[in-house]
Amino acid sequence: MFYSIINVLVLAAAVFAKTVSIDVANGALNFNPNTTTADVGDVLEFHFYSFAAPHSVVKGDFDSPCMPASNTFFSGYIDGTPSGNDTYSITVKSTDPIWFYCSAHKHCQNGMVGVVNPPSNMTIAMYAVAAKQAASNVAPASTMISGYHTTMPTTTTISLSVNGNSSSSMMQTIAQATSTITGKGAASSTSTGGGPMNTAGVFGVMAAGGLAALMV
Ligand SMILES: [Cu+2]
Repeated sequence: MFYSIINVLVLAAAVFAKTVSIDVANGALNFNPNTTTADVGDVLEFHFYSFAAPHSVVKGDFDSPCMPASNTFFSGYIDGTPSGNDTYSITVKSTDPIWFYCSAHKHCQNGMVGVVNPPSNMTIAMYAVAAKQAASNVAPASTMISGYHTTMPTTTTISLSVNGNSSSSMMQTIAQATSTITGKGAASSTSTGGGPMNTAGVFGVMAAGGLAALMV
């Protein structure tokens, strides 16, 4: 199969893309961090908290704070959760500065503003000062523009007793791997359904599974 240099570069960018997390109203009417940097291909992941909710993220211009930019993005109004797993994500398309604000009530005027990749001569403090003077706080007409809104699953902890000791995710991983191996026809069909299991048994079954795999 033929890959052009462009394809390779795109793949490389995908590999190195990172997620930049920004908290929205995590205990205060602000974005945290309110200044950060991101590379093209990175994902800005806004985590909405339920403090004084709902809130929004709107892309604005430095010169006209609290107003949508011509190439705006808009999360819509999001209620958030106590843990901030209610998220709005948008992919960074260029290294141009991204000034943004919350369009709820007078949150923009009250300092709920942020920036990604600010130029050296423009700061979030300057944007906040200008925002304070804005006559109105304007949201785009659409309910959502670009990006995607999702409620991320919360972490589920599954307890597994090993020799009567406390559970450990590593042992759970081993047990799952064992289950996979035994599923391929090893003599033992030990269930890993969450019940007590001793360590020697786990490795014994793994060894058996390994032998079975060699014999296939
Ligand atoms: Cu807000």
